[in-house]
Amino acid sequence: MTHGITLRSTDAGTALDFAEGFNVAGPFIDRHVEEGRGPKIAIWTATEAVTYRQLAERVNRASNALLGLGATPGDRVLMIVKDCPAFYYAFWGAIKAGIVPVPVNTLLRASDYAYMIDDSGCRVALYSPEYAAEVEPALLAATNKPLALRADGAFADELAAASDQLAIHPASATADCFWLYSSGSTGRPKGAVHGHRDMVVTSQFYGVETLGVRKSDVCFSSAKLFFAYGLGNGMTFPLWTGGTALLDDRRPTPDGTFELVERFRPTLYFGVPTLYAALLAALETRPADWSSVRAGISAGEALPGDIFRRFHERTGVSVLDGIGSTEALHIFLSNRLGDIRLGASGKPVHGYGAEIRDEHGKPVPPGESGRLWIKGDSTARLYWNKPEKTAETMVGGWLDTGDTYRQDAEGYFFYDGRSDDMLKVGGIWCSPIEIESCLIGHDAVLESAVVGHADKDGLVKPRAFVVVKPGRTGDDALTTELMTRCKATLAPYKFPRSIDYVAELPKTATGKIQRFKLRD
Ligand code: 3UK
Repeated sequence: MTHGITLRSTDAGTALDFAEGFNVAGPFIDRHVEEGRGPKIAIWTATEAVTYRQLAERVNRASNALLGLGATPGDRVLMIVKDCPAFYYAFWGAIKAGIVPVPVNTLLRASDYAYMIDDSGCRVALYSPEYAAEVEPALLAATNKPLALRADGAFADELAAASDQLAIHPASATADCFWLYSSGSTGRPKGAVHGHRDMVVTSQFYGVETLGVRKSDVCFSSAKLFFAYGLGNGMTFPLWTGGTALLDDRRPTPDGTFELVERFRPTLYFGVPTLYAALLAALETRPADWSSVRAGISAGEALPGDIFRRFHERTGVSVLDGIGSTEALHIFLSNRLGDIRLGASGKPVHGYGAEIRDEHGKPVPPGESGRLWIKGDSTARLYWNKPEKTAETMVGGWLDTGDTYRQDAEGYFFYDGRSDDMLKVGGIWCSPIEIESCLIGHDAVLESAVVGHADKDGLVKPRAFVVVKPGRTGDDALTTELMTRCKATLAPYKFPRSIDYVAELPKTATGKIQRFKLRD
């Protein structure tokens, strides 16, 4: 392979070697035209098709526009941009010029953006007009004053006026390339700083070698590009293999998803468990043709086995659960087609080490729960301006995931909740996820979240919050049924002592249930 990367076969699998001066825009953008894929469609949207040649030219225009606006290598460009071709132009235009793009969640509020404008010290802030009502007050409130541009206004004009020729900026495999903000359950978001090699590592080791992504694939991700998961699914995997991405700039809904799946016939579909649950609820009243999809992928939180079974029954699609993180960039433990263990996150992706440790940092014996640490060449170098958080989380080349895991005798990894979501019930670790999976298995239940609730003796017991499916009612009769179901299938101490019916569960913008908000 050219453009500064050599794939070398070793006894342990593929190894990646990076040349001096390596800039990741070479293999992901420039390579395709040189390899004859200029006329191939790189990006589909509902209204537009962008070829690899157009992509390469527009990336050069974006580099020249950013340089022309006074950005210099190393400067940050904050991107509050919806899933659309301009996201690609700005992201890769920055990288090709040695400028560091920082795509952020588009669902945040002005105070979050003001924090990120100051924390990143960005030179340019680029935003889709849809988000102006939150971004513009943030620009006024922030101390840092970046040059602010609307993505399909001033930025589009700059692109049209800029040259489509550009010499790539020499970087290196580990030089700062882009950042992604990672939000914890507490504290301000932390900017995880990723290097030039990181997207190559995830695309090759997870995309190609675990999932089998290839040139003929059309990748469709309901998880948006600003999320590390979506960035891989909807951009770097197709760009690495010369495939095609299908972008949707709308909020993901079952109807919108079915419409695009049937019209564009993607071969890989990427969602989160909540969305698979919503798709399933919609599939009860309407059919949808999923025959083009050779695999579904799920990440972000554990996929209940019951959702896998029902989705497979309805669509014929197997959904592969895998765990990734913003800090690791993408999935590092995964199920595979032909090797699926329901309720498990699977086994390590090639190139990653995984270790389950006790509270003293020692590996636990097989079968026991502990904290999952991982190691791999796609992990963030540090958190920007957060030396203490960096020192806690990134230790000796290992990354603390903050997740509780156990490994069975055959080597499969099972998620036992966030380290801080776990419950001790009667002195025994009890996973909220396990109780939730049992509740979701009942046909009246759409979603549920289980948290610890102190009883009259101050002892923690599981308490469930349940969202019922449309047309169903959460009443005493259902409560009795659900409790009986849990008692019948789970260890006795695990049944929820109370069930509250709610209209919705608190979630992060990326769809993860915020159990901490339900604790009292
Ligand atoms: C949890 C999971 C159980 C886990 C992500 C794929 O979710 C991603 O990144 P985030 O930084 O969150 C990371 C945390 O989310 N989690 C993610 N996937 C699973 N828990 N089973 C799963 N399959 O707590 C993890 O530490 O938002 C997912 C690819 C890239 C990503 N950034």
